[in-house]
Amino acid sequence: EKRSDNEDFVVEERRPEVRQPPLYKVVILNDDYTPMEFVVEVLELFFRMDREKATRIMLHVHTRGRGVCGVYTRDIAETKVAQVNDYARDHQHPLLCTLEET
Ligand code: TYC
Repeated sequence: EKRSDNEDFVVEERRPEVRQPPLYKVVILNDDYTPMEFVVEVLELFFRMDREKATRIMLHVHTRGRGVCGVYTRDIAETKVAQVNDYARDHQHPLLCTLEET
């Protein structure tokens, strides 16, 4: 089958398909022993918060039990969780962080 010209064909452009990757919340949990200052330091170090925001989030977690540190793709969220939990353990604090689907 030979096409001599294009007149019988309509070229349809596909709408660009934008597939969003699933996102995950990194959630930090309250406990009775981790010093407030250490939590603030963790939020500054691993979530790039300034001292004001880090303090606000820490106090929220302290009073409400948990709080969202950030929302990331799966790999980044898993890395953040591991970094925080390793760092806390290295400093002998029970602070825990976990990952949650949005
Ligand atoms: N509750 C802790 C205290 O009274 C402070 C704290 C805040 C611990 C937030 C963990 O994710 C946390 N020292």
